[in-house]
Amino acid sequence: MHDLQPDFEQLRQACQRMRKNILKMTHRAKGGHPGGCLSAIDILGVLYLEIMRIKPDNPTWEGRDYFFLSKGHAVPALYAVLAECGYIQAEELAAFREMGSRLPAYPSNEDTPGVDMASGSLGQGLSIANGVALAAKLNGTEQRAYVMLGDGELHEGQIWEAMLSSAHYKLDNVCAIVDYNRLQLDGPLDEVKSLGDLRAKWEAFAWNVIEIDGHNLEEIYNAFLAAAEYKGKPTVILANTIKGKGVSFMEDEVGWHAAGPSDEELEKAIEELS
Ligand SMILES: Cc1ncc(C[n+]2csc(CCOP(=O)(O)OP(=O)(O)O)c2C)c(N)n1
Ligand SMILES: [Mg+2]
Repeated sequence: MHDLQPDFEQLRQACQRMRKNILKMTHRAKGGHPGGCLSAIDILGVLYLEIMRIKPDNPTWEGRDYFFLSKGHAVPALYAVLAECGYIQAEELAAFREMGSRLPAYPSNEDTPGVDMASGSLGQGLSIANGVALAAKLNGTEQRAYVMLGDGELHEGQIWEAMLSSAHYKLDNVCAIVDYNRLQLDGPLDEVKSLGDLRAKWEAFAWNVIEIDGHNLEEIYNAFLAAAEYKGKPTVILANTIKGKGVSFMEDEVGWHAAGPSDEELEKAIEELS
């Protein structure tokens, strides 16, 4: 964790830059999942640029904090933030989804520097976060494990099993973030399968719950600091977000779950973000 208060204007600019890169990647590849990338990117930006103890020039540094993108379809957001931090060069983003490139369609720890878990099949990230967090406790290190879950992803039963484990082992070095954009693959959560009172459910599973606006950089930053200070229970940040955030015609539109923008749509989106 960095000692100085962040420059939020600089962070905002970095997030806009990453939004543009997400759109360029999904445009060029004619596919990918821009909606869920744009809802997650402000959180990833704060986490990677201000919170996590990492060494981008030494991605497998043993003392690192861990991040797992359990909603692996949002991998362009992860590539954008890895480029922003310097794990990879920004020029390499053009290789997204190219055969044989280091930037495949879903996260791969074997291919991409800075990626610690293969994902894309939803539901697994919290289990892995628990594993590294428990190892850190046993080793007596201060390392933390962050995991981003989609709200639709919470339909996976494995997550609820893992929630029990995090609480049972008192893994206060686990911080889950729910990208609470209220949309699943093909419709609103409330139509596909309602999550009901989500805060009450996490609390009933003995988690510390923090609820924020997932696009307010200052709120995101303060939530991560509060999570790190909270002892005895794991913390979940319920981040209220907007799928497609930042691009008018993508916001809250389920059709942008999995679709690359056309030439004209890209141009309009980039203009809006400039
Ligand atoms: C095990 C599994 N089942 C189904 C899918 C197909 N799938 C991909 S994304 C998605 C919707 C996920 O919704 P959410 O977690 O809310 O994602 P976001 O809104 O953040 O994009 C589904 C069902 C999958 N990847 N893995
Ligand atoms: Mg969602």
